[in-house]
Amino acid sequence: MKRAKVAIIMGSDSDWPTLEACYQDLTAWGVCVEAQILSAHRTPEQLRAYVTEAEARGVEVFIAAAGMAAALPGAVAAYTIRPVIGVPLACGPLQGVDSLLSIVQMPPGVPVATVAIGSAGAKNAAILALQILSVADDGLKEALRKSKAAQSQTVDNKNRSLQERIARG
Ligand code: RP5
Repeated sequence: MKRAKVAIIMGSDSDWPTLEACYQDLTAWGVCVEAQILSAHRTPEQLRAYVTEAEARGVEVFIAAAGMAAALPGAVAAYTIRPVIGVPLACGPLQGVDSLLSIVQMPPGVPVATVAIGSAGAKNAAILALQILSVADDGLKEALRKSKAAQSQTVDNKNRSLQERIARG
């Protein structure tokens, strides 16, 4: 069996619809990824055991996603020296503003790389994890360069058709 390089941890099964794209993107890039439901508040012992064991097994990047009083990414960062990417999720009365502030406001010494709220953040978490892994992987570095160039090309094409439409009046 392939060794997982990225672990996605989410606070609840209600988070999976947002995180599934992150999981699929990493898989599509050929990265071995695993996903777990573990909660800082509801299953603190299981969370500690999993993060410690996953780091020992060779997981290189953790993606932690939670909504509301989102302690999960910070708790993961407390248990590992690996980079932790925090994804604030939009749920509850404050729709992610609470989770954004919980995740981004880490005390000095325990960083969590916080991305945008919701599905944009989940997608960017996958790309950021790939960029971190690419530091030690030339093939991945090259693939990321190509992907960025393709993204620019798409915008150039859209701009060209806009200019043509404007010129036609
Ligand atoms: C957080 O509380 C979870 O990450 C989830 O986003 C939110 C609500 O959880 P459920 O009540 O849907 O299980 O801990």
